[in-house]
Amino acid sequence: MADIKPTMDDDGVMDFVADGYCVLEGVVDSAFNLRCKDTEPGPAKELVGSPDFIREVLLHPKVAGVVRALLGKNFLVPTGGHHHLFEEPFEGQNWHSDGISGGGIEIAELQCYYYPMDVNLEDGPTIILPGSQCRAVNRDAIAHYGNIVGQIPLVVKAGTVAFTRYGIWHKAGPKLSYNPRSMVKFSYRRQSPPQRDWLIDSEKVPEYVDRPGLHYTSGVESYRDLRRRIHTWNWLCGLSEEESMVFDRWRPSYESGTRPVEEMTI
Ligand SMILES: O=C(O)CCC(=O)C(=O)O
Repeated sequence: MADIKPTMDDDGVMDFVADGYCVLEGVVDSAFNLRCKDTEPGPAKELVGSPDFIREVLLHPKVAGVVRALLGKNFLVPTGGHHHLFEEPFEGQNWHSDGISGGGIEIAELQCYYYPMDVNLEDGPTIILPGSQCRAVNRDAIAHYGNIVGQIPLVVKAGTVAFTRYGIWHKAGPKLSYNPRSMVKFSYRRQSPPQRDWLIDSEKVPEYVDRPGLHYTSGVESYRDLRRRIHTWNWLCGLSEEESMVFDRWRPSYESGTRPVEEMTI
């Protein structure tokens, strides 16, 4: 049984709740990065499912430590992935989020990007939009957006792993060079009910400490972000919906109904 120790503390988890991503720079061994060099583009079941990939990447103590903190005990380890390889210059992808992601406040899945080679700005880095993870959107609509203030190009060293909420908006950026740009994408999923069992100093659950608003949000959207962050934090700490509502001063539970109709007589 793999003994995985969580590596994040309250502060790191609160940051992740707001940003929807975190990055471990150059964490995978350079000899292993080099071995991934000749991987074909497309489905990467063989690579990601191989014992070496499991040891060097998926269950690397620092990589798995982040996953353990955010997805709890006995999380599901990916058995496949996808290799996003771009070689020729191209204009880049449109903004998108994957699958039918983007709805809930729960963190049940982490989508990860592993870069076996250095990625410079001219190589078409993945561009992510921090804080966009909970915006359920029409993909056709966001495909028209250009640069967004606050977007982050993942210009990284070989061996970097980025962890994202499944719903985060992302795209491969414009590629100007002929350097191969390689990214292996895979996802871990939660099995255990949430509880605050990452690195903690005291048993008392701290209230969510808000992070700065996002550059691209108005006041109204910032207030929605704050409420989502509070509920995601409380959910991760194992609070029930009712307990979490105590911290949501914008939507007191008496407004949305607290008495079952079958208990009432008229
Ligand atoms: O290669 C990248 O940087 C992003 C690719 C991607 O997310 C996709 O094709 O869905």
